[in-house]
Amino acid sequence: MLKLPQTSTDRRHFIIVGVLTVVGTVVLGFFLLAILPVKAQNSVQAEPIAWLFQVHVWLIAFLFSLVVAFMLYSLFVFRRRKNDDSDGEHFEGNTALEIIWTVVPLVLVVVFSFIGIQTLNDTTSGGNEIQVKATGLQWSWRFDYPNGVTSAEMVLPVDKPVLISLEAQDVIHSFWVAEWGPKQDLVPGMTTTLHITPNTVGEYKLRCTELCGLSHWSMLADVRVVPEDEYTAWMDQKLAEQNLQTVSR
Ligand SMILES: [Cu+2]
Repeated sequence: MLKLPQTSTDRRHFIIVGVLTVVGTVVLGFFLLAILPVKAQNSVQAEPIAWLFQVHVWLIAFLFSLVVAFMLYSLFVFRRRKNDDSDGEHFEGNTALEIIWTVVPLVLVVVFSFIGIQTLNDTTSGGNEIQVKATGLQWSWRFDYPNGVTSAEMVLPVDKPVLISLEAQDVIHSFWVAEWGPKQDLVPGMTTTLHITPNTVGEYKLRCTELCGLSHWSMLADVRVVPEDEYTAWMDQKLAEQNLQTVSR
């Protein structure tokens, strides 16, 4: 039976490894957050995703540090000394330790599944939304608005919830504006949806993120998030252009 720390030397080992684990967690956690794109970005939906990602990063940093600190410390402190040919102490298990490392991960997984459901719910629901239909085809995008306006670029007003219905004309594509966070597949024969509330004015790129053939790499579209008056003006201009085309035909 493995002894839990009893003597003061045993306790010292655990305290040192505990401190190393905490230091490792902090250093690795901040390092990963600095190099990974985990900040909330340019949509309301990006915020819960970024938060969940950051919680994961801290958990990953802790678990990595816990394992590595115990391993490296043991390798170094309990290494074989010169002329020591004796066998290591025999032990057959530790019930308390086994219960801990079964129950703690179980609780973590259950808690994370609830946070995951909540995040999925936050990022895939909405109401009172502007509707846009986005069609993906080899290898371009088309956007149709309910008033009949059709465009090769997607223009949206800032801070307004949008429901994008996605349809594929040929093969599977995937809709992703990296700065917004969520991504959704387009599947021929069905309509999928993406709820998004862009909250930062700017110019973005929509990319197809499902390998869909030879020119998949060039399947891009311009996306502009603009103040509401600019959106209305763009819409009016588009409508006027399209009506003119209809008249001249
Ligand atoms: Cu594609």
